[in-house]
Amino acid sequence: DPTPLCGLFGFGSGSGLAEVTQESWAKRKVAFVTGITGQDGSYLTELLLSKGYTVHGLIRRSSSFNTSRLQHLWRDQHSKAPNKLFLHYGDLTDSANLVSVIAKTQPSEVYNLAAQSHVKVSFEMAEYTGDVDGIGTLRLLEAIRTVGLEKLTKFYQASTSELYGKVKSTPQNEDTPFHPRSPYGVAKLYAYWMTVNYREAYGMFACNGILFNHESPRRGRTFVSRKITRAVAEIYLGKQDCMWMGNLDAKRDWGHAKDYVEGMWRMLQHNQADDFVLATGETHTVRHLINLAFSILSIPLKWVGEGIDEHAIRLDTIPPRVVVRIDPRYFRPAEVDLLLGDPTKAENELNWKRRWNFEELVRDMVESDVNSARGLVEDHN
Ligand code: NDP
Ligand code: GDR
Repeated sequence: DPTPLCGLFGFGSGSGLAEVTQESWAKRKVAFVTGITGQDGSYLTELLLSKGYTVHGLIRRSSSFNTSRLQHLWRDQHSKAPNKLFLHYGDLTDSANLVSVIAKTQPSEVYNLAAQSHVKVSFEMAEYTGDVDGIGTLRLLEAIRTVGLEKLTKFYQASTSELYGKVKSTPQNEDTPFHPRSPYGVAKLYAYWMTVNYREAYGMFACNGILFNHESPRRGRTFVSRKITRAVAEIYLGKQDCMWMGNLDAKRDWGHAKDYVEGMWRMLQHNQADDFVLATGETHTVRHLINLAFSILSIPLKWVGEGIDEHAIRLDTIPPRVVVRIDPRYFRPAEVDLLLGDPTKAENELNWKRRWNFEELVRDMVESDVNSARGLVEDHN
């Protein structure tokens, strides 16, 4: 059925736009990405530009430079060269701004990747995390509806394996019950259900991608994988002695961000809106990740001690040196002990297949961090 465009911005029937269908709207290939300056935002933007999309991104005003992950994609707006990437100031806490940017950009696809995404920080900034990650998602969904695009524009919500929290069964799939363990997880649970609710209440093409941990050389430096690979690179080059870590027993299902942004896009190209898990189907401890990162640089480790006295010693120096120690400051008030995802539904219905395995991921990150520690490449985050 033709879907009339109506709402605040005045595309009522008779405007000539009344015959627009979701199919013809999708052909415009205009994406709006919140969180575009983050790890996933930068890879997704690369993917969308390579597929011929025009990409509009939401960026926050900051006193420091926050677009370094996009630098290689950016063209000066005054240059004559064709430009398909546009950035708009805004924030998920500012409803009027979201309505105005959606009205101005008229996207065919919206990817909501913006979030206060650090689980440990969410315990210290619980209200703010709820406002951005939970209510912020509602504000964006409402902005799409206010502009009258809810039957045309497809919506992707960055949901997370943190929803499973205290896991009820393993491996986790789309039917596993949720039990979040942090203000971040609880805020994302609200956003998850809001996305489902807008699908059911307004017929919106709204999908949750329940993504397990995914990393890359562009991962923020305070997440465990990047903290480890940077520290290993610095220790290797003699620029740092030791890294201080939290819970080494936590198990995560770690994949490569490049594979996961492909899955996000596939969800919005599917013939119906649905929720999908993206994961590798493998789990590893933090300790294993540390061992692997050191072994890539041929540094043999020996673990000694227990609890907060546990530490790792590198054996290739005389005398052997302590390179990993425990600092309780990095423990969380409530921990997610084990995550292991089952991506069968995405593999079968979206034909999604990851290309990177765990060792290739860690190698990519270690090599990139060694190159940036040597000053051979710029570190973009
Ligand atoms: P990052 O932390 O790298 O990026 C977060 C992005 O959100 C940044 O662009 C940040 O802007 C922006 N942002 C933060 N607060 C606001 C706000 N109030 N208004 C507007 N923008 C804001 O996250 P990732 O790229 O790793 O993750 C992308 C999304 O996927 C997040 O929602 C995350 O919670 C979720 N997720 C991530 C997983 C992962 O393993 N990476 C797994 C599952 C879900 P700025 O650069 O200015 O700080
Ligand atoms: P996570 O990622 O909480 O799973 O959330 P993070 O890398 O922060 O932690 C993974 C596990 O490592 C343990 N850990 C440490 N973590 C950090 N950050 N620093 C340390 O020093 C450290 N030592 C041990 C943690 O306790 C935890 O168990 C990420 C984010 O990207 C979320 O936004 C996303 O939703 C989930 O992944 C899926």
